[in-house]
Amino acid sequence: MSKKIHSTSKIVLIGDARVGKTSLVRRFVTNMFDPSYQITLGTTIMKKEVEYLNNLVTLAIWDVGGQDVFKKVRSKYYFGSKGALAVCDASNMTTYENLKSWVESFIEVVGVKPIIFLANKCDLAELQVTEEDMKKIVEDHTNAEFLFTSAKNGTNAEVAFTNLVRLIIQEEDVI
Ligand code: G3D
Ligand code: MG
Repeated sequence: MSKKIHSTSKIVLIGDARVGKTSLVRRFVTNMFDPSYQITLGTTIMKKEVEYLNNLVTLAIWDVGGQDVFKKVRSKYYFGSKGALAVCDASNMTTYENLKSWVESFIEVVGVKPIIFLANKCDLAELQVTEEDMKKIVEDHTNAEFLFTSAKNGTNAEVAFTNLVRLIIQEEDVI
């Protein structure tokens, strides 16, 4: 058995307020969904180890507040990120349309990095964001994938994070 390669990666969640960023982190880190969870006012950093092939990656997951008030200081939080989860609410088209500017501001600070686009709340009956929409946004980006997720019932919540780790490691292998 080869020795595990240990590393730490900072990742950030980006996207409008109330799309479910904090809920996804909680689902992934604690496997819980707490419908009364508070809006993130500042930044929460959660850590979790993820294994991929012979890599053991400690993810430092930065969950930045989505409120407009924080626009000015947000770029500080992006600094040093190896990748991002760009989250919209699949039942709200506006949050999908806003992903573009979220990703632009992320790339402005850290350059082109792996991004997983997430259409969250896929448990809801009335979805506005389609698979075609998600394909379209992924096509416009290098090293990006998409998933439909639900922090509520757990659909693809873990996969979102582990796929991002895979993209980050694959990118580092290429360099
Ligand atoms: P944010 O961190 O992006 O601001 P939150 O979003 O995680 O705080 O979630 C915002 C609201 O959406 C919360 O509702 C939360 O319970 C709900 N939510 C998050 N993920 C899902 C999901 O996958 N499905 C459904 N149906 N709801 C979700 P409340 O009303 O509790 O504040
Ligand atoms: Mg939040």
